[in-house]
Amino acid sequence: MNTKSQELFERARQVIPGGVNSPVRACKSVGCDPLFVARAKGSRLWSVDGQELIDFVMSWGPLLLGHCDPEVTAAVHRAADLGSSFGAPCEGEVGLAEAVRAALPSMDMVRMVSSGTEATMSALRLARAYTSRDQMVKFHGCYHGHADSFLASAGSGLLTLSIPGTPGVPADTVKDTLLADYNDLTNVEALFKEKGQGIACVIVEPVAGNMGLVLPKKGFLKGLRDLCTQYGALLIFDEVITGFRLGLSGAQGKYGIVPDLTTLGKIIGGGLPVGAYGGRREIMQRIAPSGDVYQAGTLSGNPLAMAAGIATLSKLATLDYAALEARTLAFATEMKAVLEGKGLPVSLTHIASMFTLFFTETPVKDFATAKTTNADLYSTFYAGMRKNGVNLAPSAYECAFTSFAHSDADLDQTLEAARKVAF
Ligand code: KE4
Repeated sequence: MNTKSQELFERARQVIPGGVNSPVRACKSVGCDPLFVARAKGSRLWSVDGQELIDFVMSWGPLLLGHCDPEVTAAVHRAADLGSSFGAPCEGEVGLAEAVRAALPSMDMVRMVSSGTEATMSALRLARAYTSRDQMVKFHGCYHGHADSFLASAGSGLLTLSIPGTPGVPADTVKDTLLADYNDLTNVEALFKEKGQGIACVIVEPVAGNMGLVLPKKGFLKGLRDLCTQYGALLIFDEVITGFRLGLSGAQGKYGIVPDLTTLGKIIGGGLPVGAYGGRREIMQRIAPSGDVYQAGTLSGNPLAMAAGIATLSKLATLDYAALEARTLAFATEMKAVLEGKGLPVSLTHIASMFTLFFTETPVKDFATAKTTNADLYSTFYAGMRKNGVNLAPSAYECAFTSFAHSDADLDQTLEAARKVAF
């Protein structure tokens, strides 16, 4: 007898590519069919078949307050009663932009868009216009959304040559995308020595969350800052994950580095579609209509999304990030011990309220070492935990997220679920 989730997935696959609206949700890499979710509240979600699960995906990062936070939900309800979209400026856009700037002073001006992808593609266009240069440096294993220029993989021969990472991206589009290894400054120095006057920007996840969690080595971010300053390139911090996750001042506050541009998403929308990019006034003023660099969006600054974002950031400002960080570290450390107790190789990376358990003995410091994780073991872990009522990311190369809604009882129950997984 098929479950309702299976029936929905079968229907979905008839009308939606792969049955999902974003590939990772299909759970292909962990060999399962996706669970269709009926509702969620706090730290938990319920499948359409009524299975209750403690959630550590949390919509891939936005829900630092937990699902269906009362204040956020009430703010969205109030906004919905006033109109869903105006196609004209509204007060919420000003409020959220001011709240972002108050937390991230490097973002002296902010433009709202509707996704992280829009934020990074716009920031890249702006950096190219502002510097009158075309080349961009990005890092293996870092993900900045699905705009063509970012979908590059290592080309033949040199690590730095790019070829399209997917069909549909013309080779010409990624010829200006230069690739380097995360945490390897010598790579980047060599690129700047060779191509420095052609490089518009370096874009980096200051804490990488898309190859699993990888932390910046001491000096890496400062080195990028110094090289960009030396060669007149812009440093773009892609803080779509880390913004308001690592603390109110994100990775730039934690590491004390001032980027020229920052991209945001996820948490600033509180679960509704919001992205943003921003930086120094002299750079941002180049964006239309104040400047000549075009960027637009029908639903940019949507009033419901702005209301969710303002409510989220307002509430986060009252909460104890350090306490959540300590609880998350203790939990992830205990989870590592449970898995090691089963004779498994485990390497843990943790920061703030996010972590990744890699099934490898190798300390993970870049994409190459992240790929030493045993994906089969992860798939077994994922499936066992889901059966035991815990929702983990359906990929070995993502992060687990806790939230202010995860109770100690939730974390204890999750550890108990892990103890029961048979490998
Ligand atoms: P979106 O276009 O998905 O809102 O944001 C793209 C993006 C940009 N920058 C960083 C650092 C990101 O992590 C993302 C998106 N993150 C993935 C998960 N790690 C989204 C999940 C998905 O693609 O379904």
